[in-house]
Amino acid sequence: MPDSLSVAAEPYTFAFDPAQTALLIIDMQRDFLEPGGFGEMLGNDVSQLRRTVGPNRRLLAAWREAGLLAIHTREGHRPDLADLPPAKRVRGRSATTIGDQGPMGRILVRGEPGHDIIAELAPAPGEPVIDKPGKGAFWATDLHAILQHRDIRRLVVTGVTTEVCVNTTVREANDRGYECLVLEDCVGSYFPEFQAAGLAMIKAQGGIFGWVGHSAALLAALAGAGLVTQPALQGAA
Ligand code: C5J
Repeated sequence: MPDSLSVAAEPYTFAFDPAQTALLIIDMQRDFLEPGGFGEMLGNDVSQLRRTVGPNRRLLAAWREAGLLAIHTREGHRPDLADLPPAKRVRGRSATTIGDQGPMGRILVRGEPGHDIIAELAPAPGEPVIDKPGKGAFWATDLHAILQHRDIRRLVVTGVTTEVCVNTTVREANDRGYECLVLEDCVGSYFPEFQAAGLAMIKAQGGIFGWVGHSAALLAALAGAGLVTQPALQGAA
């Protein structure tokens, strides 16, 4: 395994040791992404998120072939809602909120169908799944400990939504000393203007929170190093 790969990114090249880098896929859950889920029930255009599924599938397949660590997260709460801050429950002033019955079971409750990761990106055996009660993947979870135990220093971050859970997680990671590359084609927002702003804020001021790149560049770097085969890059679209 090469100890350094380079990926074209903004504000400048992202260099990483693959053995010390994890792919962190944020909240690719049915309730956020699937037609008929909670996100669509709220009036959101889920196609804005679904365009990330193909790029994430290709990347995850390549990452696995390269033998690198992939971690998945899910936003959700205990069935008794004991870990749900009352403020989070009522803030949207929506008639239907977290814990209520939604189109795919109780909304954002662990164990319910809508809380599951979409089938296309189902975690493989051995890939850690982080259940998080907040927007950030570090708060109230064991993610930092898992990364430390595996000597992970860098994160390739994908998932949804760009301006909420992806941005919050990248900021938390930055404060803990991790370097993050966010892949623009693999992250999504219901709102195009927030997608653009969410990415701009990460790479601003010389990369104040991290780097922004494209999965094609990362896949090319993995292929160039002989870590993945060309067929793997073309499959799983
Ligand atoms: C995530 C949200 N995953 N938008 N949650 O971004 O509430």
